Amino acid sequence: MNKTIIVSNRLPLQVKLEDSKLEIKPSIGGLATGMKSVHAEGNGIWIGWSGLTEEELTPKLKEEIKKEVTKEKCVTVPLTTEDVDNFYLGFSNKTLWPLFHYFMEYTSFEHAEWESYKAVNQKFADVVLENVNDGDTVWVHDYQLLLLPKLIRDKKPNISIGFFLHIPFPSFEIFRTFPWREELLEGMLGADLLGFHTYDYERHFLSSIKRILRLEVNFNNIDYHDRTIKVDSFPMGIDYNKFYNAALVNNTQQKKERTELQRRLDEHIKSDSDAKIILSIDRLDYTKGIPKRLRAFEYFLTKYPEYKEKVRLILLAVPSRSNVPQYQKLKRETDELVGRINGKFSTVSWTPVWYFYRSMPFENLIDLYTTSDIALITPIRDGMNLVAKEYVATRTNQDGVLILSEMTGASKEMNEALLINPNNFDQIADTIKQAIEMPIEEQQNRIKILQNRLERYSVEKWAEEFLKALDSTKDQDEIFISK
Ligand code: GDG
Repeated sequence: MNKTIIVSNRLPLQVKLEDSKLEIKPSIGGLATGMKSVHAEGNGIWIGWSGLTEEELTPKLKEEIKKEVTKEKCVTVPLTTEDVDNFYLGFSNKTLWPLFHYFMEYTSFEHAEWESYKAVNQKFADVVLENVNDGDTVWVHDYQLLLLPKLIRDKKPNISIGFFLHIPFPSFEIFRTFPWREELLEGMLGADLLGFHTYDYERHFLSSIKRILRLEVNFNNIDYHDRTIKVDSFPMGIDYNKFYNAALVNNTQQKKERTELQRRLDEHIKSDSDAKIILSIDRLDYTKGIPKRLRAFEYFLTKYPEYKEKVRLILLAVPSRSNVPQYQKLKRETDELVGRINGKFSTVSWTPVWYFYRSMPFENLIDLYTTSDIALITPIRDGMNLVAKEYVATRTNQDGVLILSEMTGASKEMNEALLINPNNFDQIADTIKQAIEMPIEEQQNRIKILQNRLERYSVEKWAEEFLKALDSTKDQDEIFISK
């Protein structure tokens, strides 16, 4: 029986070592949810790194992990501490991540890290090759594994391979600065189908293919050796029903069953029912524009002082890649800005910014989404941004306003949000005011349209459409061969 193999840097499991004891839990991310049905089907497997390095594991622990992850139909790729330093924290997060998000000044090009990136992609390929059979489908995910499609294709030319990039593909002018640009593109071209969140990323990719590899591109097909490679956009959705239903439960929950956070939020609402809550949630990443968002909020309070004590910004920043220096700098900058704003504007009864630097359990995330009047999501660059979609999905009364950066992939399909340029503080301040004053009917009209779209194009649908398109490339190849 043919199977689908999903490959991503991390498995959809959280594997932790607590006092030399293993703790394995399913992860709750969007990708894991979206792939759940694909992964559950037949004898499909998921290949990725467990999150623990070889040095952290004894032979006994390795055996135990293997046994546990096999139950979840997962297979691990062994990575050493050096791999994690050079391939993951190094090349993936100090080269590809900033470059693809247009942060040239943060991008380093280290030859040793490139070598490690190649070697680790080969380690992933080895595990895939041990598990793949003719007739199987392999779906590779994201920027850590750009070379993998070719490494698999070279050894198994008849396998159907799909690749999806979760971050932006930058314009040719940015991508051309990358020292190993030909090799990276050739790596990606091992796939039969290459998927991006938006048409713009697809267009940028095709432009690099034409100008760097000098290949013929017909509409969105690339003729390459004896194959036709298809390139298309598949905007990733969310598990709409999960968020909508969780919000419904939250809204009807008895007071005593409420979470501690929800009780605090209730108290806030009771203390001043006019005061609006503005919500901001992201991983603490420089692409998300957190310092600019804080400065824009500070500017809003200065430009429209009548809103002092009438708004509160809840800032949830989830710790991320904290061993990379730029992320440590960002943490300091965020702490200082929150301190400055609160120091400058607070009164005895009001603190303008509630700041959480941690990850929250799902039910608290729902508390925040359902209680907030406005979501302020202002990344400088973001492949898609699922938080924007999740906020909309939880608005079961269709009230609420989404302010969204036009630099996110999500903005391309969320025109009914209030779209802003994250660098334009005047526009952001005016838009916050517009959101606070927006009549309920207008809020509902906008949210309703957004919800309908999100419900139709859920994450399951996204996975289904991608795999259907990948499957149809097989027919194309058959026609090509029979010609
Ligand atoms: C990359 C791309 C693209 C956040 N805080 C908590 C928490 N979350 C969950 C959210 C959401 C997810 O994390 C974040 O997804 P995003 O899409 O916003 O951002 P990235 O992590 O940067 O993801 C991005 C995505 O891949 C998918 O292709 O959209 O552009 O950068 O689902 O709900 N979940 C819990 N507690 C938290 O504190 N439980």
